[in-house]
Amino acid sequence: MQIENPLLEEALRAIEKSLDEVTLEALRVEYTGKKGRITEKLKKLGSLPPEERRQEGEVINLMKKRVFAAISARKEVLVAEAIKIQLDAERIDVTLPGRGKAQGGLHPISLTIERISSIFLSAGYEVAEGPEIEDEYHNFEALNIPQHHPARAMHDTFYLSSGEVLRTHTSPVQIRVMENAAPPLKIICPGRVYRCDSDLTHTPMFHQVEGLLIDEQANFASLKGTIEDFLHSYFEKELPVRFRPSYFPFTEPSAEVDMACANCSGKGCRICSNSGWLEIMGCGMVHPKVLEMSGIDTNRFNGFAFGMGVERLAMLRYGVGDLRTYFENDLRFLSQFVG
Ligand code: 2NM
Repeated sequence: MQIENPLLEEALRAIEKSLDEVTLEALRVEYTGKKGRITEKLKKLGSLPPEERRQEGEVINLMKKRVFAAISARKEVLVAEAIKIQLDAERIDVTLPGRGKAQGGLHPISLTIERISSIFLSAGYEVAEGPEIEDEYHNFEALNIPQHHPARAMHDTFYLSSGEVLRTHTSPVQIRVMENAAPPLKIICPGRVYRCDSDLTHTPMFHQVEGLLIDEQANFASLKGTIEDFLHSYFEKELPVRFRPSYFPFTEPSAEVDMACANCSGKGCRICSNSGWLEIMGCGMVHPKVLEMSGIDTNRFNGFAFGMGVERLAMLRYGVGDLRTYFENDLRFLSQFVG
């Protein structure tokens, strides 16, 4: 039935103009709710004569139906529009090329350990590893550092409540190899070591590579040759090397190894504090007491040993001056060592 009614026209126009479901619901209440403007008309029916009442009632019900139909039609349009907007926003261009994977790489400390190890591996050494939590016997006693020896204080040891320690060097690994394997031995021991010390040039954890050779011929000359060959390989330059007398409880004689500064070829610069020399490592002939405590027959065998700090060798090779950058895990620093 065709109805011409200003109230219905008004309702249909408002529904057509509405932009969201909240507005539509408000319009439903305004026109057809319990106190809605169309509903109110029903309440006035009682005052009309019977035949007009029936006709007017039909008109009002029809108006309500038209309003409901308009609301649900408008709702469908609004939902469809919302979905279209969302789909447009989420459209994926499947023809775009992929982003590619970032190239990972090894930490400069790992690269340095690998470089040092591969030089000694080609000279016939084997890599040995051991625990980072050690007993005092293997970390100190077996290395000729008894209970009240000043070298124990020097080592800034981290003590655990169990009475064990965080190893202060990788030498205890070499003690364990000597205890368990028969000479001749040629090993290097790379790994983490710990000292309770922290400032610009010290971190509480750092890395060492220590080497040990035990055979019937080992002597100071073969030790010197081994270290010179290693340094020339590592720095890819035949720079002068010098041995200065030094002291370690576990070696006798002992020496500190210096190499002419790679940066200034010995002329003196900031890197070598104008001395022309860089302190690179320590070394010596293994003390007979150390050999005997680990069951090596000192009538037949001699040993030499050496130790170096990996961070220092990495700094000299990569020209990175600040030790802390190695442990901050800043990808802008680390990604420079890829490839
Ligand atoms: C160094 C310097 C000199 C060393 C000694 C031993 C062992 F276990 F054979 F006794 N391992 N490493 C040693 C000797 C380490 O580091 C500066």
